[in-house]
Amino acid sequence: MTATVGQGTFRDNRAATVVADVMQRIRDVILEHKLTYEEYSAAKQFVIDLGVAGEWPLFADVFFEQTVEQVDSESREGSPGAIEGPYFIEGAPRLELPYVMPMRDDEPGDVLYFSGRVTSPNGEPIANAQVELWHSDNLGTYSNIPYNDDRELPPAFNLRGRFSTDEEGRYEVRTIIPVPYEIPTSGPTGALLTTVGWHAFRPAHLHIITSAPGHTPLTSQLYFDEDPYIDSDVAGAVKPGLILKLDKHDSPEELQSKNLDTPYF
Ligand code: MBD
Ligand code: FE
Repeated sequence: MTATVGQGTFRDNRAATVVADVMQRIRDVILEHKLTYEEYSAAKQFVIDLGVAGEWPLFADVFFEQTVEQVDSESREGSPGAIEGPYFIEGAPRLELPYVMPMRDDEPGDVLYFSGRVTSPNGEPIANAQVELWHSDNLGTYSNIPYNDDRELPPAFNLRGRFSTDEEGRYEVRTIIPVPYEIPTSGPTGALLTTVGWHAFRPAHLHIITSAPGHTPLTSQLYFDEDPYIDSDVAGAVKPGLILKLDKHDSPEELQSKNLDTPYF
């Protein structure tokens, strides 16, 4: 089979097929909506601005990664995955027991004890699996990420950490509960959302990657029920199996003593 694009016919390969299809679908949109020169120029300027602002990773992950993950998840077993997003950074600190995420002395936000268990798809616990966790702070800022506005950045690797599971595949870590995340409104991605009238929020989320030798790593996210954006994530990445129900307590002491009773913490 060959794919036909503008100037001619390309060799039969996957790239040619996909690229030809993308080009043709964009042409179809121009024809269907009878785009004007003015609109074409605005679109061209938009993609230029994306590059200048360094927002291509943000734009791509907000609008397209979920669909790639959906395809990828069709050939995977086990817990649901979710998009990695643009803000994962290699080299987060390895934590020592008891696990506490790197944070400032006065880190704002409610205390969260997050626990779980890493198993293989058939339910066997995986001891010594690696858990990589990262999330935004209470103002919706990720450490190590430059923003196009004048917000103050948290210290390097704030709220980013790596730790291991115990003999039963379990882990527990203390951190703070993130808040819904607003895509920076100061850049072109935010401007696009404003132009089309879509809100720029993702529900509050924890990013997680679990990995262990001999197993396919799992990249996922956890969300919280009662979140106002749980049904309208701008990145479309919420899945029912990833929504946590908080076990709420009034004081950290209460929370801590409850957890100290468990065999692990
Ligand atoms: C995020 O924090 C995120 O997880 C995604 C997918 C896109 C933008 C910001
Ligand atoms: Fe995120």
